[in-house]
Amino acid sequence: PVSNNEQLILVNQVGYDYDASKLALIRTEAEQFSIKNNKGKTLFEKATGPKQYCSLSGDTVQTIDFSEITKKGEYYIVIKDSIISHKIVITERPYADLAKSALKSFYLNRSGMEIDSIHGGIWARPEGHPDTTVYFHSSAADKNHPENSSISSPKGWYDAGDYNKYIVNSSISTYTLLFAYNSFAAYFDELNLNIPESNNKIPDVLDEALYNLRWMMTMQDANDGGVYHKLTTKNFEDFVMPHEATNKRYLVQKSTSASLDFAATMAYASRIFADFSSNLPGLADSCRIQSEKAWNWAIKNPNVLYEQAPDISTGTYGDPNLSDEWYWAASELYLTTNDNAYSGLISSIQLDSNTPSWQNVNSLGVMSLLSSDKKDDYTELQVRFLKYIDQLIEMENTSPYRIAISNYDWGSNSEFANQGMIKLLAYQLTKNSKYLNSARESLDYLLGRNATAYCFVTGFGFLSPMNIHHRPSAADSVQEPVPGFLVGGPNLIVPNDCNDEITRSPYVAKAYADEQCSYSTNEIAINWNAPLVYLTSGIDVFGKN
Ligand code: 9MR
Repeated sequence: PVSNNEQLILVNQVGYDYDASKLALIRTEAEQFSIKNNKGKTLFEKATGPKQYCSLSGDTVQTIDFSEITKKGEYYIVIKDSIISHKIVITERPYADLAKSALKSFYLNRSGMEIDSIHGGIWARPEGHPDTTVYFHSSAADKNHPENSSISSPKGWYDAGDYNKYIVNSSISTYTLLFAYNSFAAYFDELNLNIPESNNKIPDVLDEALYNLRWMMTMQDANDGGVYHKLTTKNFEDFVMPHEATNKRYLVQKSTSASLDFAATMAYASRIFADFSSNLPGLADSCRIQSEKAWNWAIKNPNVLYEQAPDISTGTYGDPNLSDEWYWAASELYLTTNDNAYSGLISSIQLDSNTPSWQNVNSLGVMSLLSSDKKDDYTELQVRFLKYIDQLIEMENTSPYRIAISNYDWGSNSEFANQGMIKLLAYQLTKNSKYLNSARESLDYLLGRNATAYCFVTGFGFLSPMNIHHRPSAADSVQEPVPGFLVGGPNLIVPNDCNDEITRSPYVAKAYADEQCSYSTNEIAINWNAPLVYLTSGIDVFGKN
């Protein structure tokens, strides 16, 4: 549904906020562009920006600024009279549906429950993976839990397009949703997601996070506080529906990274759920106690890295460098307990500011500290945090595609989503609109203003992923993929993930394939969607003001 000519003009395919700045990019050379309304009337002509060559994509691009259009409606960008963009929507709250759908995708990726048609619509499916009998793998066995004994470890979200549940990645994802609630509580108090818990007294975003948190709580060894790294089959399941994927599931070894990420997330959850104690009695205390136990295990076992056993081949989330995990856990425990032992540790760990990811979690601690009632003790930290974001913005302003990325990694799209999230936090801390505008540009990239011309969220945009590497989307009989998911996006880490059948562009910014086999570019994952929820909800909040 999108012509080659239309792909020469890259726009935010979901739309633009009527009262915000509006930028598009063209990759056909032109001195001028004009804007037409949907009655064919030319509204104005204007000069394009300077031509810039982008070596990551091989494109020569120019910026088009049509911010002067503030009237809601449908418009077209026209170049050289013959090249016409796809329809552009300018409206109020253009991302409200997207924000909701991005969050709803977590419900649609729940394990251990039926997705009924009242809440799941055409994506309804039977229950899969009850996980009431999960076996101790030899790497997890000890005197209390002999190999092949079992426990119950139900609920939680599937990590991604696979059916396993990994503590490291669950932690950052759950934290990010809780942080979204903390940042935009009034917004989420009003949001009805149409999930089974919608009529209880807890905001839906917290109900959703709690569904995963309850699973996480089962992943701790009550005897010593250590946290098992993941709950997994030995190998990835075939592309079948959840209830048909019935291979045995295992708990594998405990790790320091899982224990620290767990400690951080539980400590944060304890603060968030403290406000809901009349509806969730005891939860905040349980979270804090479990957090402290995990921390104490990590203190005694400071460097137990995850090492994949030879008979297991699923995701590793392995990380040799744990200083950022210590930083994050210490930050959350400090804010939860006020114990100065933790704050001492925070100041002893010096780490550069960075964009959060599952391997780099120190910024999550920074985010919590800077949005806490102790922020006045961390002014220096705020200066460094803002300086980092200023550098991102400077890079965007000189980059042809207006992006700040030096390295397209697996899940490159999550880099943009997480950058958008920290920019929105910078906006909340300073009220400087440059941060909000730049966050909008991160979203513009994800929604179509990028070298692939795709809007990277399923169910949205006029060129949108259809063949995601997601087992339910592949195995159900519905043509459309499960909606609201952010795909991983371009990178060249595994250029032959579809064997030789599909060749990806050698230009890294275009190395994306909307193919089910392309697990390295077209999978979806909870840690990529969570910052998308933050970014879209936040922009929806600030657009309303
Ligand atoms: O997001 C992960 C990425 O950073 C790694 O490079 C990649 C390979 O180890 O794994 C990604 O995570 C996958 C996980 O291991 C298993 N579930 C699907 C995840 C997304 O592809």
